[in-house]
Amino acid sequence: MNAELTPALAAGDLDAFWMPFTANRQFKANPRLLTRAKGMHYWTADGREVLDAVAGLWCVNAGHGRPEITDAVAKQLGTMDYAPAFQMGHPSAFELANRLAKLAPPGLDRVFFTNSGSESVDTALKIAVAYHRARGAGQRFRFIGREKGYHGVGFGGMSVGGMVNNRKYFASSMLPGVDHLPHTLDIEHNAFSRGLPQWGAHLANELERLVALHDASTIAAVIVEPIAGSAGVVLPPIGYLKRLREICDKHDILLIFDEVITGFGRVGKPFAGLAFDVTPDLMTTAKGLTNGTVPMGAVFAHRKIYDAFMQGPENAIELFHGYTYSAHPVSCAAALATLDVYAKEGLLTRAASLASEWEDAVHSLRGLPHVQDVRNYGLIGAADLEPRAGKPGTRGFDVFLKCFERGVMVRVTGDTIALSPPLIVESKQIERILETLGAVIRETA
Ligand code: PXG
Repeated sequence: MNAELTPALAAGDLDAFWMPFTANRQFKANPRLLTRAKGMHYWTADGREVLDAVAGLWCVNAGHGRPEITDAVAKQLGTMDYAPAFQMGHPSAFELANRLAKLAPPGLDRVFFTNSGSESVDTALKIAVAYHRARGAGQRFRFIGREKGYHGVGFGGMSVGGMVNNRKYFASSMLPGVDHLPHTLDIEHNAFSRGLPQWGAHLANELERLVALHDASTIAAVIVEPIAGSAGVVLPPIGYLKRLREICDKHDILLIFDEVITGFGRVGKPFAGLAFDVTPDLMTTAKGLTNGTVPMGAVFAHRKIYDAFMQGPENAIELFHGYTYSAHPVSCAAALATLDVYAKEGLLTRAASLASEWEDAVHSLRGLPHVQDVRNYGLIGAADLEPRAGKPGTRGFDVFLKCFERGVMVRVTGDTIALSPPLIVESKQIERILETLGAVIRETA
């Protein structure tokens, strides 16, 4: 272990911070500390340059250290550090909501601000239930999530989520009445698909089965990620999301798209709902909203949902929900500046123009040892490695570590390597990412 990690930090100083979603003991025995970031790169505490192939954690879509955003944040802090969020307002919150509404899928022009993806999800679930109640259908309390889904770590989000480790430790504390659709990852039919898989639209019909089981009158909403990220990139088969939309419409069930990862340009359009031409009733976002600079999330609601709440006496609070930091002025300033950067550089559609180059690059991993599947869409890529017998996850983690040592940061979940570079990525950097990953996979037994 290094005697001294940074000028301010000795090795023993790592104990107090209980790190999230991290093997704390393993990390603290051999820490990976990042101290600086600019453009497509991080720098480690010992001065090594690392190419960022995951946009931080799927959030730094315009690349690191954008002066436009930094300046806007500094200026806002100097002008008004905080403003109360309840029964008071500040202009940039309204400006931001208006700007976001213009980018959103048709009709989703009402925006509720949160501070993270998890809060966005729990907010959307609460809005869904309260919406039905406002329309006299208070018995609609069930949510339908999906296996392999990730919707953050709140009690609502973990309940509708479908990743076993995020659920089993908390199994006693799940929301009641939640059921799950089957996931759509099928390597037997779809291995090495380029873009959306052909096979599997019929998996959406499982929703009809759940409706038949529970009765539509008890179901408030279906929540899915258009493309699942955390579980290792699970793509929707062609026609699948449209079918979900049709079944929801037929039964008056709300459809929630969790676009925390797919939002803000990752799939070549501002949102996946636009890319796939399927409009949800509610859409959850965070991450790319502020380019990862300061925490912020946003829930987009269809106007019909907002309008359903706008009844009763005018002095009545319509939705008993919100956060101290909803529409925080600093977050709003960061988000507005981020949207300017996205617009000026065409970043919300840049992934579409890079998609075929990216697809070819990612599929260069096909045929390498242990590679069982390769998937891609927009500027998202993933490769499944065959798990080592009796030691799942170790091969993936070794690949992640070796890539990091060679100056490329990828993301690992289990034995799946996920890629999602900042949307400013250049061809040379795409080559470098896949060359490094390919070489490491070749050398990893
Ligand atoms: N929904 C989705 C679809 C997400 O991907 C969240 C909600 C929760 O967001 P917050 O801001 O509360 O973390 C996420 C978060 C990974 C990875 O490795 C993905 C996320 C977070 C951390 C790691 O894939 N997504």
